[in-house]
Amino acid sequence: MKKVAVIMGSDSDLAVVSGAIKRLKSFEIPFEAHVISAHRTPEAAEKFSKSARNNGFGVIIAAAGKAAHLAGVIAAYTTLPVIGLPIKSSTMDGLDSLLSIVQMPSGVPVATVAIGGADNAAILAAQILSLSDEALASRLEEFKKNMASAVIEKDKKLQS
Ligand code: RP5
Repeated sequence: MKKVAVIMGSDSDLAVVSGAIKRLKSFEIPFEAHVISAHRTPEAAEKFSKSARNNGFGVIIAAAGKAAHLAGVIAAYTTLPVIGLPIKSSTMDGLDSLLSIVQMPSGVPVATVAIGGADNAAILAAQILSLSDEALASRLEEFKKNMASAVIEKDKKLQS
């Protein structure tokens, strides 16, 4: 199976990003996590992105806060799907990050999840990889069934 790259702009993003890592582990998806900054280590961002496909990655999750250019910069250097994860790390409640990530120019898409949406970033990455992995597709089916059962259970409790 291809690996997922989980890139964060700062180690201060890890508390949120760990939610994505946890979910990837639950789906048994191989991953690598790195701190790479679009602003503080731009050369590392370029090097990582340019070599990501040849290094066995299938999807890149890029998490950043404030003027969050990381996902866009990575997307500029690779044709792999990039999922942007906005982090709430400023006085603007993450809206600055969300807009920085989602508002990409035509030709360079970043699939953006909600502010702090680490879980969905990992699930979306899993869904992309499941296109070429039947076992992973089955685990996703199971995940959906369990989620539905949990909701039905909660509804039953409300009625009792
Ligand atoms: C962004 O700036 C990072 O992704 C982080 O969310 C934010 C603050 O970084 P630190 O100053 O905490 O390292 O680039």
